[in-house]
Amino acid sequence: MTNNPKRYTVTAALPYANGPVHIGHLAGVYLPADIYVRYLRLQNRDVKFICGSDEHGVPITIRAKKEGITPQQAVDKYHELIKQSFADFNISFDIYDRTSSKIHAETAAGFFKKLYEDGKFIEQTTQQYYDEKAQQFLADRYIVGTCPKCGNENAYGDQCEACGTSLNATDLINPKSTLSGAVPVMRETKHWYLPLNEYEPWLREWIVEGHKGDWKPNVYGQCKSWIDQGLQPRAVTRDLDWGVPVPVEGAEGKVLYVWFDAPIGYISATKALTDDWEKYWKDKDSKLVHFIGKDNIVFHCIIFPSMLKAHGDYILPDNVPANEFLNLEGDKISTSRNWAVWLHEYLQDFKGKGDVLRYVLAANAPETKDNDFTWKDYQARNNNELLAILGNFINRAVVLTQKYYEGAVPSRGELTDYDKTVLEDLQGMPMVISTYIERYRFRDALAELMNLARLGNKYLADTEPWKLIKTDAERVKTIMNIALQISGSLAILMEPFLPDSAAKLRNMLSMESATWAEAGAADLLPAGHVIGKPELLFEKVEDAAVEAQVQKLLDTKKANEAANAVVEPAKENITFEDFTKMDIRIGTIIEAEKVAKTKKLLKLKIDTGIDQRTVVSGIAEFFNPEEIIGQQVSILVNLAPRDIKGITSQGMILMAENADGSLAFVQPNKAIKNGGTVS
Ligand code: B3M
Ligand code: ZN
Repeated sequence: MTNNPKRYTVTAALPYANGPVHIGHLAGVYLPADIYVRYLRLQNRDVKFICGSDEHGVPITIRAKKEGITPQQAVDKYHELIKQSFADFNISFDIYDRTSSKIHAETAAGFFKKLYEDGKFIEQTTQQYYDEKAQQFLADRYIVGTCPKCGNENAYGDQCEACGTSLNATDLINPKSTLSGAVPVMRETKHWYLPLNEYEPWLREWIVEGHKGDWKPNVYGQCKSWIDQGLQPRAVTRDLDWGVPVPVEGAEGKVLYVWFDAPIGYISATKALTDDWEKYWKDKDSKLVHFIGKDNIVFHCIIFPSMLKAHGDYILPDNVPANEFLNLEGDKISTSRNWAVWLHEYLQDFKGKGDVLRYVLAANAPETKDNDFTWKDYQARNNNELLAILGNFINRAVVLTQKYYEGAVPSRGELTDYDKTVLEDLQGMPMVISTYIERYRFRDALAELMNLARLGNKYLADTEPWKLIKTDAERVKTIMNIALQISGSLAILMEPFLPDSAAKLRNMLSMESATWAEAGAADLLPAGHVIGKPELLFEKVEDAAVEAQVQKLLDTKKANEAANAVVEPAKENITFEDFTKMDIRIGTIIEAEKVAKTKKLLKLKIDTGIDQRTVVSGIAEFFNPEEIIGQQVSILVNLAPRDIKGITSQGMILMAENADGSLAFVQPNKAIKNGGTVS
């Protein structure tokens, strides 16, 4: 593909509508795609940015079952939530559609029908895994087992997420139903297969020969290794009741495999967007780019292209810039363990700071290897980069212009060598940044953008206009003019990365929206142009804000540990006589205070009905002394007295311990007269 296609079709993987989206989604797929598209739009290129919810497949039905709702209710709920999160982070899709739409069902069914009629499928009746308990065939995530390639014990029936390999359920070692835990039996069923083996020579030529060097090494390497190992026919239908019905006779009760219909979702969403959709999918002067995560590579590079090739009318992806994964505080992001920063929650805690997260995730994007998100890094990047470099530079430029010239851009006088170098660097910057963006190297592009802000900052620090104003006011005009040209270019060049802040800055500089081609110009803001009032672009992120986030994660970790905690095995049997030796009574706490110089101990006075006695109890971490007075407890009254921190403790309060170590009283469920026995 030339570097000058007529138009761009940019897709971002359709997230399953089975849960909210988190920072891993944003960093891996949607943010890089959005940066790319915003950049193309600033170049006045013709681009359509396509996405939507993936609403079919086992991930949806599993979620619905877990929540006790129907699959339709589940996708309705999560589609809205996901769509809103993307909008809140300014992910600028031209359409965010959904695969449960009518247009999609028709498009996907039509696609299947064409391949069917053209004889592109193999129809095969084979033995497939069946769960007798659940009375269901076990496709995809309904079955797990050991991956024959890498040994991962939790590989799904269609893919191992650990090594990325696509699998058939019958490849799994020790398969197990995720519906009932049962070991499945074999049962006959008919399905349609796409014979990927027949596409192997073509895939080799197209990818292995054709995209060496221009596809990212992680993407290219995976594809090459699969092709080298040999491809197998792949079933594109399933025995399920949620999905697009297979549109041929004799296929009752069968639906399209979700990975057959979902990528067609890109096409149906484009159809829903514009009557001109065919240009974006069928004209070879259109450049198709799929942004995805690394677990989706096989589907976008091998299976979907083979489908498109089999169909015959469609263009193929020019590039598939898949990212690696983002971890969170050193641990794999996981929905089931709630180990994530959810986008909708982030915006509740950090109102108006969508750009900050965009910045941190782009600066630390997992482009070439898995990366780690930490709250410490978040804070440091905000405070030391956005605020101290970009924000500080802009603020100085705007404040000084207001102060010295009432906001009117001063004209430049004679230029020093330093001025000339700075203007040259400024002029070269748009090209440097766009070269990185066109190569899908968004981190490098962002680093260069920040270098431009650094250049501006350094220029002002070196020339010190705030001192010079007293001795050489003419020179200051030149300096401020140059600082303002840099500011104007920043407003354009930062838009793909930081759209909210860019809009704010344009507003501050009273700039009309400008194109990429105008950035870098020495007279972007002509002398005499009047700028607006200064506003702060970024705010400091305080320690308390990130500490609260870290605490939230620690709480999650604790809750997970508690949920997974193993219950202690039962002790050895005792006789009834052994038990009756213990004299347990109900008593009431009548006094409570902390034992001085200890963390855990409370000194309690208990009315046991027999007497009023002192008991020292290690419960101070869980109870406030004032709040427990008056509560009834169970107390072992015939335990031999013990000296604890110089206090004689007469007996022991019975406590129940939770998995996380927290304690609760063992209390009667209605009031009992003090001294009542427990047996
Ligand atoms: N829904 C997988 C995922 O969310 C899948 C992507 C479809 S893209 C056509 O990881
Ligand atoms: Zn594997």
